[in-house]
Parts: sequence; structure tokens; C-alpha cells
Amino acid sequence: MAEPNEKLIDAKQNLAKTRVLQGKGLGREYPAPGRLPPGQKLVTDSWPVLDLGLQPEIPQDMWLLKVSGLATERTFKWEEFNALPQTELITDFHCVTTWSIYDANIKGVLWADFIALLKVKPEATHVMFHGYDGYTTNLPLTELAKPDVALIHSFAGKPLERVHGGPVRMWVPQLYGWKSAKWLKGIEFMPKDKRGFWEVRGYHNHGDPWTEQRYSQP
Ligand SMILES: Nc1nc2c(c(=O)[nH]1)N[C@H]1C(S)=C(S)[C@@H](COP(=O)(O)O)O[C@H]1N2
Ligand SMILES: [Mo]
Repeated sequence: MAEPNEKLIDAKQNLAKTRVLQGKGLGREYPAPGRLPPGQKLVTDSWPVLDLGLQPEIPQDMWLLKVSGLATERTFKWEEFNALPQTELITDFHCVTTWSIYDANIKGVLWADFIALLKVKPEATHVMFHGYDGYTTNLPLTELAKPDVALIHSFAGKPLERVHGGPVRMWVPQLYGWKSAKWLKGIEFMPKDKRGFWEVRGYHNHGDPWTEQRYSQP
């Protein structure tokens, strides 16, 4: 089994440490006027790829999505997932490493439609998303309730490429990209917050691009 690229992870973690004091509070105007969040650069010729040095290959018919924690346990296979109501969206997407893309045309199952199928216990307040590469990222249910949050499988009318997290990834476009887990494997409902992979390595716990919540003290 392949291992994450430790050097790459260390480099990003160190960057997060040196950047803690930048961003919010240094006299920039918040929120910045216009469509591009502060400190971001628009990329128009490509969609960059970010990962831990692993790009797991999960054929559609092997892909399983497990719901666990404070919800009735369920496992979705591709056919069941694909039979759920499908929505097409166009959103922007912003990565903490400063690239942004506009008008990503994506398709999948809205979080609102997905969660409506589950029996989530009232004590659940947060969710941990798990990827097939071992990646995790945490989100509050309040943030997931926002529009355009979805479990997606297509981009620009084609199946989501493996490098971008196919067969299925999360899409949480109002926050920095690290909150959108690729190669989605598990959705764990939690009674309180708990930091995920980058959140314990110096990334901000929330990750709002408009107020540049890039890095933070643990
Ligand atoms: N499973 C998994 N999901 C992940 C990551 C990862 O390493 N593993 N990287 C995150 C980061 S840091 C970003 S910016 C986005 C990038 O998505 P992209 O590679 O499709 O542009 O995926 C996020 N989701
Ligand atoms: Mo990122």
C-alpha cells in the first residue's frame, strides 16, 4: 500500500506555521470587493491538483461510502448513490495555496438531499469526512447546510477524474479547498468538533476564504 508523501506534508505544515501571523488583521479590507477572495489569483487554463502524494484508484464498482457515528449506519454503493436526486451546479472554488477557479460546472447529490435520507441523531453537531487516501477534514453541520454543498461525481459534463477525487468527492465551495475531501469514503457524524488532517497541521479550523482564514494556531 502506498504511503503519503511525508516531505510534502512537512513542507506544507511548516508553511502554515510561518503564515499564522499573516492574513486577517493586517489591515486589508474585509471582505474584499468583488468576486475573487483577498489574496487569491484566478487560474483560467487548468484546474490544479492537490493531494498527499497519493491518488487512490477506486473503480466505480468497488467504491463504497460509509455513513457512521451519530447516524444510523449505512453503506452506499455506486448504483444506489447514482440513483439519488442529481443536481448540476456552477460555482467558484478557492484553494488556500492562492489559486481560484471560476464557474466549475459540477454534478452530484446535494448535501441537503443526501442528509434527508439519513437518520442523524440530534446530538450530532459536526462531521468528519474521510478519503480513501487516509485524508480527513472536519465541518460543522451549520456550514454543510449552506447552498451548493454536494457530493459530486462529474465535472464539466464528464466523470470526475481520479486526480480530482473521482469517483466521488465533497464540494464545499464557500470554504477553502482542503474542506472538500476527495475520494470520499466515509461520513462520520460527531457530537463535537475534532480537527482533521490539515486542521491539526496548522490550517485554520474553519477556512473562510473571504476573511482569509488560512492558517491558525492549533
Ligand atoms: N482525500 C483528499 N482530499 C483532499 C485533499 C487530499 O490530499 N486528500 N487535498 C485537499 C486540498 S488541500 C485541496 S486544495 C483540494 C484540491 O482539490 P483538487 O486537487 O481537485 O484541485 O482537495 C482537498 N481534498
Ligand atoms: Mo489546498
